[in-house]
Amino acid sequence: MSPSSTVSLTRHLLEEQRAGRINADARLLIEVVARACKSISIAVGKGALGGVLGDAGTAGEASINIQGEAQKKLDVLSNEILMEANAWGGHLAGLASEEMDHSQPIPDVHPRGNYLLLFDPLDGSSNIDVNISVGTIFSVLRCPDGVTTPADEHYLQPGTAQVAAGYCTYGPSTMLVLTIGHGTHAFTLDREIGSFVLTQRGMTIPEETKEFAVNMSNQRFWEAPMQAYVGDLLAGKEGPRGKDFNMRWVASMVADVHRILTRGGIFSYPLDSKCAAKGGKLRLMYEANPMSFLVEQAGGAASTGRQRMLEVQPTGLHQRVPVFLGSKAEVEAAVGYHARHD
Ligand code: AHM
Ligand code: MG
Repeated sequence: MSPSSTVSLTRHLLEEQRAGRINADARLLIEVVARACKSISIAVGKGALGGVLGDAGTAGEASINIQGEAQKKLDVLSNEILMEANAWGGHLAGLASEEMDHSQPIPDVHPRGNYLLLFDPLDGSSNIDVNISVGTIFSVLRCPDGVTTPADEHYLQPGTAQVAAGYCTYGPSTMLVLTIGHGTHAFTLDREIGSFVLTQRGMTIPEETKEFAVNMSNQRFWEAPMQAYVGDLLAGKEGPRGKDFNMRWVASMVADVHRILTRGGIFSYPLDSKCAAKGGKLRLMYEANPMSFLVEQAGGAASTGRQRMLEVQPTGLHQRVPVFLGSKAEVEAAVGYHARHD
């Protein structure tokens, strides 16, 4: 790519601001998040050499987060990087993380802005120690008018209220995929220069697909509509769907969604009897909503199986939901199985 044709994240966001699609505060907030992602990318890239692999905690005692999951050292480090980078920027009123029990207002010593930032600092934790892609997912909401010290309840806004959402994938290359509600765009980190460069403007998910992503080992725990849906996918050309489907599952949502944004497909983490009591496996505020915003902005669809994801009214910061997202016609097909069985 020649320098004249290069569009950095900074230039892209400035152009969006001049077009009236984003204000200066939201633009600068995204820049701070992107900068934090660069630091996380460096830590992830060092791997064993950085002493960052393995579980967090001391003297054989695992560190457990609010989700009841053992934290990895990189989960904790990534959370600290995002917290530290965003605390003093002046664009935020508060932050909430998948790794923290409660949201945190920006401390009084720093200027406060009008936005709320939610993030999953390092998604796909089970892949950290085996050198497979992991990522950061984030979502930006407005702080409700008149609220200066936001509490958890102020974050409980449906996905349609998101101002921006994105993820950064730490794979063979580091990529930031972003939406501010005007398309979904991908930026690749130029490691020598240290800046994100626009490499795909207006990502578009093909409407039809022949590829699905689900953890098949949970099949026996699924609900009847999911059993029927995947059963028909597996029946191939001879079955009611009339085509052979392929399957991929990285077990890092960021990597699986990135593949779908790039070449289509459907991703699902459905309800199963193991996670039914919690409402699902994936988190609405940190995973499902930002990914659904990105997918819809790329022409795809996202649903719980029974409702458009972005219209779910959150009831808790760490709420979990079933997830179906990706190619529009395929998500509609999966939703159809739920409608017929209910
Ligand atoms: P995490 O945020 O603790 O990493 O958990 C979320 C991850 C997703 O990235 C991924 O889609 C899913 O959990 C994988 O689940 P499984 O281990 O059942 O394959
Ligand atoms: Mg996650």
